[in-house]
Amino acid sequence: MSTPVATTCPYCGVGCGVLARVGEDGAVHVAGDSSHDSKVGRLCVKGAALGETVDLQGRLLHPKMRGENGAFHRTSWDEALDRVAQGFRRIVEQHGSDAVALYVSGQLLTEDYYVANKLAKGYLGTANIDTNSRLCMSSAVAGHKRAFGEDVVPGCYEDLEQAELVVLVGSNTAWCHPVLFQRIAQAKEQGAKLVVIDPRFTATCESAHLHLPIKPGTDVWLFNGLLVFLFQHGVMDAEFVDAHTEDLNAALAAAAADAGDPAHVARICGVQQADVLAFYRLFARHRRTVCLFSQGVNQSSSGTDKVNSIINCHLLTGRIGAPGMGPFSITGQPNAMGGREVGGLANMLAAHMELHEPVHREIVQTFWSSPRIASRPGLKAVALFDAMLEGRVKAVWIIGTNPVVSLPDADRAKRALDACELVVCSDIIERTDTNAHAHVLLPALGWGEKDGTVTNSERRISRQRPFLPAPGEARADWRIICDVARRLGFAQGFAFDSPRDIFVEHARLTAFRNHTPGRDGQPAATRLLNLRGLASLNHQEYDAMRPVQWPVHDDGTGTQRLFTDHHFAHADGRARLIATTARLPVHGTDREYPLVLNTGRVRDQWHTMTRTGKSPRLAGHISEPYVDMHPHDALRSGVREGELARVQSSWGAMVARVRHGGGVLPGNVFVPIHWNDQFASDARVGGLVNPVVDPVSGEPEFKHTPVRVEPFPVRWYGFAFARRFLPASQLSYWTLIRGDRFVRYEIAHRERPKDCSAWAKAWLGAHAADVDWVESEDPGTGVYRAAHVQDGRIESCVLLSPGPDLPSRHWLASLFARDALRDEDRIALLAGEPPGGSVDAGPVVCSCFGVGRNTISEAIRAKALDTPAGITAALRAGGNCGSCIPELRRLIAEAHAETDA
Ligand SMILES: Nc1nc2c(c(=O)[nH]1)N[C@H]1C(S)=C(S)[C@@H](COP(=O)(O)OP(=O)(O)OC[C@H]3O[C@@H](n4cnc5c(=O)[nH]c(N)nc54)[C@H](O)[C@@H]3O)O[C@H]1N2
Ligand SMILES: Nc1nc2c(c(=O)[nH]1)N[C@H]1C(S)=C(S)[C@@H](COP(=O)(O)OP(=O)(O)OC[C@H]3O[C@@H](n4cnc5c(=O)[nH]c(N)nc54)[C@H](O)[C@@H]3O)O[C@H]1N2
Ligand code: SF4
Ligand SMILES: [Mo]
Repeated sequence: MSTPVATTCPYCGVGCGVLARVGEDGAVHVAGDSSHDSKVGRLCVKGAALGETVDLQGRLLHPKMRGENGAFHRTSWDEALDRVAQGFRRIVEQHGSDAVALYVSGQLLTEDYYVANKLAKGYLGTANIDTNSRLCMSSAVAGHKRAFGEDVVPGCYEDLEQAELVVLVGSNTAWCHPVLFQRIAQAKEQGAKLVVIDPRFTATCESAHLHLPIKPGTDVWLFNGLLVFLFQHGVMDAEFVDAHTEDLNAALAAAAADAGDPAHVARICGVQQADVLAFYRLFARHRRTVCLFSQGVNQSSSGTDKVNSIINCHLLTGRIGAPGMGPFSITGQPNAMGGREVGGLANMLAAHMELHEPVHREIVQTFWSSPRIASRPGLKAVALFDAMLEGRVKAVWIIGTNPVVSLPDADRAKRALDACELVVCSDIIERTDTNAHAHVLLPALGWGEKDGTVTNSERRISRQRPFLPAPGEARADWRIICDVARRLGFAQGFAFDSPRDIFVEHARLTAFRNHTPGRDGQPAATRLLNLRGLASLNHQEYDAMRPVQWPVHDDGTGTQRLFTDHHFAHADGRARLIATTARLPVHGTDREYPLVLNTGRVRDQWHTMTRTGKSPRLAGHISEPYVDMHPHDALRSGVREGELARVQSSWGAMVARVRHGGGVLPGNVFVPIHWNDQFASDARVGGLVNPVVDPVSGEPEFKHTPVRVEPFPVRWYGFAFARRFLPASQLSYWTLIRGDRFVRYEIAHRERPKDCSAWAKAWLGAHAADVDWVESEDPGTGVYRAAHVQDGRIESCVLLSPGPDLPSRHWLASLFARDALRDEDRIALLAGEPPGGSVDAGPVVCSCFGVGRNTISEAIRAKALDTPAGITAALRAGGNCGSCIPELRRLIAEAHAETDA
């Protein structure tokens, strides 16, 4: 086993420290790093499964170019880079620099991001560089800038432990930031109160004292109402407001106009007035309050106003800049924050300087000694893709993001790419929905191979360090960008030899002339983002760099909290309350589209699944795309749980399995964002999402699209397990997950095959006359089963049935772990039941220890367990990362409800 390398988890913005080691057999072992300052020293299940995602299967290992025949062929780096550089140069020469664009990602390292931004804004001379952070954090960025004068998250994780009240707004923290949620859960054990504001009853709500299932999009009413309530009840820090803020009256007037009466607020938000008041009183009573928010707030056509309506309440009460309090925008991606630092958004410059400020442009251009500097904001993500479709942007370089899945109106995004003269994609995976539209594919280094820094939600800069060799011809993203820049004639600005060189330049820029003289007699503005203490790191120091929170002082120490002196980043040092006028989402429901589509994440998958989709451990929790809806709406829509449904909006359609029990309100449906064309026949929910954006931030309204749900008629259902991928495109419906030594398919089709046996043999590739083929057909139920066995080992098996209620299949996975089937396994295969009457464990709840739902429910009943700790003691479930504890709570409640009934 190699010595452990301390690095950082590449998934969520919590930014947990990881110790990674490589075994003799090449297997990667990861563990939480308790010396890292994210404190807990644990990993959630996604982090813990990282070792299962770093293999080279499916990796893009060589540059590729699309040939005349439309297929990709391998090419040399020289040829690929020349093609990119020549394409960009020609289009800039013919159509101007705004005809080219970069579309990048909050999953890039800060060093990658810095050079991408420098290339676009300082050398190509266009601000047409935007990022998937536009889809993620841009409303928070805009809200911070309006309130504080700079994009700053003032607090730190410790505040969540020191708070008396934690309010989670539009955040499924238990699933999306699990390790931080553990810290909140511990604080709750110690007496903190927890309120969750979310239209869905999520896993996060299992632990809450109060859940407000507000109607989607109504947050501004709720927080405007809170502002008025606090003011009326004298819960105002008048001294703070007078000395350190502006515009209270305008904010109060706007709030009072439509949210002055709690009864009215309750009606609009669709919740009990008593609950609204309970929340307001909790807020009023607890000075140490943190409001943590994420996508239920940001991803809205009033996202920026939602953010400011929350911040307003903190400013009114002076609850900011001290332990245990503050508004807390939790970042999604591992380096969402770092991308903002280097100016990766189309309306920013670099180092928190603004494109529209001439003095900032002058500072940055002087520092870069660059030939030009973009002089006006570039196109934000959705508008950028519109410009491609309209032919205004003709070349795009996509780095580390999968927009054909993740943009709203994603089918339009496809067409936009197809309209471009040149689409370049840098990715680690060869086949993605976006790469399918590229002309050039550039292989990037992935986690474990790449080297640099990321910044987490609490402004903490951590190192990602390599512990694996570069595979194939893959290169670091920063190097690829510099290679292209040199070919464009910009060698002087891109003479970097290492990520350290780039990081130091970035740090120097944050400190460069960081005392801009104020205009019109205003005091000087100082940028809070300042890494001057890191601006002269040598290679060894950079390698050994400890996690540190910016601003970083000369002596290298960081800053836990900002605004402790109540001096804000606006030129006059005062924060702004913002007048926010509540408004409903742009597209409301109607007769044709009566339901609201809400989209979001599941616990064990990451975005478009290119990495987590590789892990068997992560496949067991939720293994199929689904549409979760209230039983009444299902009835009205003519669909049944377990059957397939078509979800349709004005923009597109998809097919998914109907589910209940995900806590959605009547009138709403929830669909996870993860599945795409690589994992299912027709499950890209982005195709349905309306492309409306917030007018200030440009962030899309991902949580609110009017849809209808209708039956997706099929004649038979089934599933299959195989040791290799099967051709599935001829089926009306398919979805796959990867298990340990097998791929599992759920399938359905419009026609039942005339001859199941012949069909199954053909599909599973068991043609040879001498194959060991085990099959049975039940004339009563019409269920057909078959298995293909080779040299005593199962190769594949399939089940076809006229109805959707298929027998449990989880036990079949265990057969693929055997080198030879036992007789009882064969009998079980034919009977369709686990051998020897053993109990089927059911879908995985605890992915760390692979404990299934049936096993847990059975133990709850048999041993009268009534706490998650009891379950952990009995079955280990929940004893590692704790991500499943909310679900354990739910299973306990369900078991007790059954007993009571
Ligand atoms: N497992 C997992 N974790 C992840 C990710 C992942 O892909 N998988 N991705 C990471 C990334 S990039 C991000 S941005 C974060 C996102 O983390 P979250 O924001 O926690 O995740 P989401 O599921 O997108 O949405 C949060 C909640 O907003 C609710 N919501 C919808 N509409 C409204 C509304 O109008 N008001 C309110 N108050 N709530 C509403 C939804 O019901 C949902 O439960 O997760 C990060 N962590
Ligand atoms: N409907 C709906 N859509 C959404 C959201 C939602 O809630 N609802 N949420 C939005 C949000 S918050 C986000 S953050 C986005 C995320 O959406 P995306 O960014 O599109 O999703 P990912 O799967 O993370 O895409 C990352 C891509 O980069 C590749 N990759 C991984 N590591 C590297 C690397 O080191 N270098 C390079 N060059 N490539 C790499 C991966 O293989 C993958 O193809 O989705 C947004 N879209
Ligand atoms: S909470 Fe999980 S996904 Fe997020 S950084 Fe920590 S281990 Fe990674
Ligand atoms: Mo995100």
